[in-house]
Amino acid sequence: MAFRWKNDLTYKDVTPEAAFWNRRQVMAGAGGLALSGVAGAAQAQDLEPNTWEEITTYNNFYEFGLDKGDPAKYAHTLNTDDWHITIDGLVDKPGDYALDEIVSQMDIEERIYRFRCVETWSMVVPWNGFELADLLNFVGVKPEAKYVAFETVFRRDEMRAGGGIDWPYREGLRLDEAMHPLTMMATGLYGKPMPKQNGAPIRLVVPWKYGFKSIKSIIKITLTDKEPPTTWNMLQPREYGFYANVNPEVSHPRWSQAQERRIGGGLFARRTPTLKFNGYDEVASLYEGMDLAAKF
Ligand SMILES: Nc1nc2c(c(=O)[nH]1)N[C@H]1C(S)=C(S)[C@@H](COP(=O)(O)O)O[C@H]1N2
Ligand SMILES: [Mo]
Repeated sequence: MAFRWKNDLTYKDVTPEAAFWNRRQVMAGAGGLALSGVAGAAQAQDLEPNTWEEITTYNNFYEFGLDKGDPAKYAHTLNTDDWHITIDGLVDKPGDYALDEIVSQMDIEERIYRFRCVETWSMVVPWNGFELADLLNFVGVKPEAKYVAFETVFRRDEMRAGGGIDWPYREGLRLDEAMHPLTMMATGLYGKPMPKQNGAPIRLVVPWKYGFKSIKSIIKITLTDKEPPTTWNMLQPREYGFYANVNPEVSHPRWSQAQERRIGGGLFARRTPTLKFNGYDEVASLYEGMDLAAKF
């Protein structure tokens, strides 16, 4: 199935109410028929966004605590005024760019993406932002560049970041992944500025990878010719790989990735099969000939 990534459907077209009744009809119509038909219909409904409340109160942002509710409680202490991003390494125009200046050069659009955490929960989020490729083209990528490294701001006086993690939070992508049109820099959600708990004022969103790749509150982007160190991989290399592509066939050492649990959903606790590349089949060609179990 083709999951849309361009903005021909907005969250206003897929209200929870409409989706609820459609789902009821599908289930009634399918009767006791093939499960795959129902599963397929359920997947088609999966672009019904989670609510603002769900997206902004159930978070992972370890700089502000380990519980899912901590970022909503504590991230307000992060000062996001006058935000700059340093872009350096193998680029034609390195520099310290004001976020306002970057944003004024970019087309901001809405993208409704499925979002799958490695812990097996998932959401659907209506992001606002621009393609990372547009930013990389704006600064000019040198031909020797092969990877993009990202860093989150780290300010101990504004964060309650605990021990155990070698701050700042770091992530990275291969250059072709970074340049893929699905990869976005998000500056908002539901048409509003990005809430601090979700990674204000700007964060990465890579919808076919586990959520930990989607690094928040970015202050530095470096183009390199070597695979950069990444936070979760440094912590637990056997559990969290550099690639972290969503894949139901490759288990986490401590749990299966075959199914996922959609946050919210009211009456229906929805468990659905996990889709390879989180359903974004258009990225499969990036990994042709690669052993996805070895390069997990
Ligand atoms: N800087 C930073 N970025 C981060 C994290 C974090 O702890 N710190 N957590 C990651 C994980 S594990 C997930 S699942 C997503 C959660 O994004 P959300 O809270 O907007 O759903 O952010 C990712 N980006
Ligand atoms: Mo995650």
